Amino acid sequence: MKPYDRLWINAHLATMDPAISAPYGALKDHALAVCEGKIAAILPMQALPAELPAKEIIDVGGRWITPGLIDCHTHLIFGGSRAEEIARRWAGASYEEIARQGGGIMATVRATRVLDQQQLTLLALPRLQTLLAEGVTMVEIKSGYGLTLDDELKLLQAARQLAALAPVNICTTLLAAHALPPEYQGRADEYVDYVCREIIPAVAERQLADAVDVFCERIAFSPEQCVRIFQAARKYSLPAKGHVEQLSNFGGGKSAARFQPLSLDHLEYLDGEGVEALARCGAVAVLLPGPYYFLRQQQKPPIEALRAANVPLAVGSDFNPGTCPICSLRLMLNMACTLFGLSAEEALRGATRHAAQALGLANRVGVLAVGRDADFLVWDIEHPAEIVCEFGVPRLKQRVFHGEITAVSQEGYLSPK
Ligand code: DI6
Ligand code: FE
Repeated sequence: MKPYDRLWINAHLATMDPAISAPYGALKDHALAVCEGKIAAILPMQALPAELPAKEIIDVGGRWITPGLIDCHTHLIFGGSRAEEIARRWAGASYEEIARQGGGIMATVRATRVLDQQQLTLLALPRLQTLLAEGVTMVEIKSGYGLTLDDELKLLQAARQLAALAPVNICTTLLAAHALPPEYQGRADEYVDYVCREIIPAVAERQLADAVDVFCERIAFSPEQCVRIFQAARKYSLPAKGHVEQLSNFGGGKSAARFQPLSLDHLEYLDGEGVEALARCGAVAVLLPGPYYFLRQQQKPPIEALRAANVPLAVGSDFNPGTCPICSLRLMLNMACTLFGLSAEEALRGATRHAAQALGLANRVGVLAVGRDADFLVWDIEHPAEIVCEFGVPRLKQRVFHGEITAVSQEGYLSPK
């Protein structure tokens, strides 16, 4: 038999695999083998032969291994800072007020349009590295701060370029329907035409996006306009995603559900009918506690109803310069528990298996199982809940991407426990 490339032994695996009934899909005292970047075997320690069939053996000494974390919703690429506007919000101005005065998303659009692709990539790289350092192995990145064909292409190309600079999978999402650019003031339908007739076809032709997203809100686009965007995306087989019911109950959830979206995101104001529509269409509900916290919102997403309807719950960071300038998925997992009432296991599932599903990649990543990408993390913890509970202390001992060890904690991996 061909030897494995690497074999991790004496591990507890939080597989997150629903086929394993224990909480976290846990398998205690197991070994995990990798071959050609894929998980090749998962075996109980007692079942290992005396002669270990691997080129390299890593004894993790009873530590935990989880799937790599997946951030399924970010706006990682942008220019400028909105700190001053945020300080005004803290002094009483509302997000919608500032948006109407040309601030908000438009302020970032101005600061992004003046930068070239290279500059945008270099600005985004430390943000990406911050996520990687806490255990993220897959990141979704949205455009949406360009709002012209060339500027949206530039953002998506910068996102693709990032994938070549760091050991991480990157999924890209076209969010040209993020805000109405000033050139189209009072002509929102014409802008939507432009997105449908020019931006979506050009992005599809260059294969620069894996999905198409919209911001369906009073300060952005109507449900009808979003439907037109999704229809155009469907012509190119680009799956739908949606920022819906974040700031008001606006009907975006129900409209988007007609397009078999991969995910519907935010959902604070989703009503009962919206929950039913979401459950029927099979989309993942992506919860974003970061902007909820940062905007000091009061209305929580209908978690109980979503659970009762068996809607898969994911958790994303929504990292962006206006409503969540906090570059930490792990803090968001903590907030999903403290603010939205998720269990620690639901939160971790929300950044692994369900996040993979929100990106249409559930058959490749998100659980530890034979045949999946060997993207996983070794943690110095007593229990997987610690990943969600404890914050700030570096418990991540090793980060593995496609079977290669890409980071080791500073004090050295495998110091005796
Ligand atoms: N909802 C959000 O929370 C972000 N985008 C969106 O559609 C906010 C983006 C920003 O304020 O720059
Ligand atoms: Fe967002």
